[in-house]
Amino acid sequence: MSEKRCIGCGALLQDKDPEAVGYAVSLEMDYCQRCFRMIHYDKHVSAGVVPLNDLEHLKGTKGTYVWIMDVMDIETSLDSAFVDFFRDHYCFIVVNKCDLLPETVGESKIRNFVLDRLKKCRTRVIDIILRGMGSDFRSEFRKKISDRVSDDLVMVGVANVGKSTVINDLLGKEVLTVNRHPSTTLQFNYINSDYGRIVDSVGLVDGNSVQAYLHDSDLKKIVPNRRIRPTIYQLKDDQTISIGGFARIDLFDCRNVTVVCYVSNLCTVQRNAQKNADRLWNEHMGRELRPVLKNGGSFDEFKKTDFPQYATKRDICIEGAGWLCISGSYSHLEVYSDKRIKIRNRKAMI
Ligand SMILES: Nc1nc2c(ncn2[C@@H]2O[C@H](COP(=O)(O)OP(=O)(O)OP(=O)(O)O)[C@@H](O)[C@H]2O)c(=O)[nH]1
Ligand SMILES: [Mg+2]
Repeated sequence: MSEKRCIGCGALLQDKDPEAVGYAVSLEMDYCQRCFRMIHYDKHVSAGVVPLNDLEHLKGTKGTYVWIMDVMDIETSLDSAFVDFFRDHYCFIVVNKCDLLPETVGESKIRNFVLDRLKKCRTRVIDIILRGMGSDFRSEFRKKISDRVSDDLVMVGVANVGKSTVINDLLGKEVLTVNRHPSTTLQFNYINSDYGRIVDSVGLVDGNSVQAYLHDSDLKKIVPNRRIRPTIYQLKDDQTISIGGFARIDLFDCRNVTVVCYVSNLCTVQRNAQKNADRLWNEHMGRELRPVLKNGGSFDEFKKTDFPQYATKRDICIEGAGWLCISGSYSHLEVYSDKRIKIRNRKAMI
């Protein structure tokens, strides 16, 4: 086998087996066929590799770590094996995809929220940079990170947070393969740059994200590629909010409740009176209520998660799909979703 690696995903190139990872028609190529198709035809091809779910591979990697998080899904990063890892290792943080947040959201709000959460996790964070908001990312990155290190910059994080995108941005050109499907990068990928050597890495997959269970066309509706316009509902009495055909939030005894939905605008969000919710869900699921999960069961098979009322504003986070910010007075709320999808509840971010 050659020692040459695909520039896009880091896989060792081979010209023997078209079905195996790293296949290229000729070893003269810089990209494997899978990357070529993703880059030029936006056609996702599963690599058929087992998703990475631990950090064994990082143990032998030396360098300065940059832990990249998706602002739309901070909770997944903060609930991952990286938290333990970064209790023992120093890191910089890049909070990515901030361009998706409404323009009215201030930089300091997001920064303080993430810093507060990281402090509670007792991780060793040197500094934090927001990407896609206000300040110029490249110059801030250079000022804060690259001038302070002399070794490799190792970019790590959960799958799909935008590690390869961030590196392309630093390089000023599209070198690495980027795709809305998780697990695009397959191996450590070493790139020489003005910042020194940058290492792209394989994303960690936890299997609890909506994104892992959608058809390709539906993934486009859930992974937002433009700024989110939050939808806002004022609720009275017993009400239901449906998120696509994969999650439903029932709120009881609402008095002046406001729900702000931070989910992709291509995903349907519907509000109904609670008494009609079951009937409407069954009638609308997969039609008005879209997208639905691949192999997703019926509503009766959904798992229920109960939350009590909180005195302060709370976010209900649906892994891989965003969150709903809830304020006002209600007696309790119930969230229904497929048992594979993780539902979390946190102090409001915005
Ligand atoms: N709006 C927005 N989308 C982004 C940003 N960064 C990445 N994306 C999108 O997020 C998806 C994943 O990006 P990648 O760069 O492939 O993510 P990754 O972390 O390298 O993913 P893996 O290699 O699968 O672990 C793609 O659809 C990107 O276009 C960003 O800053 N803003
Ligand atoms: Mg990648």
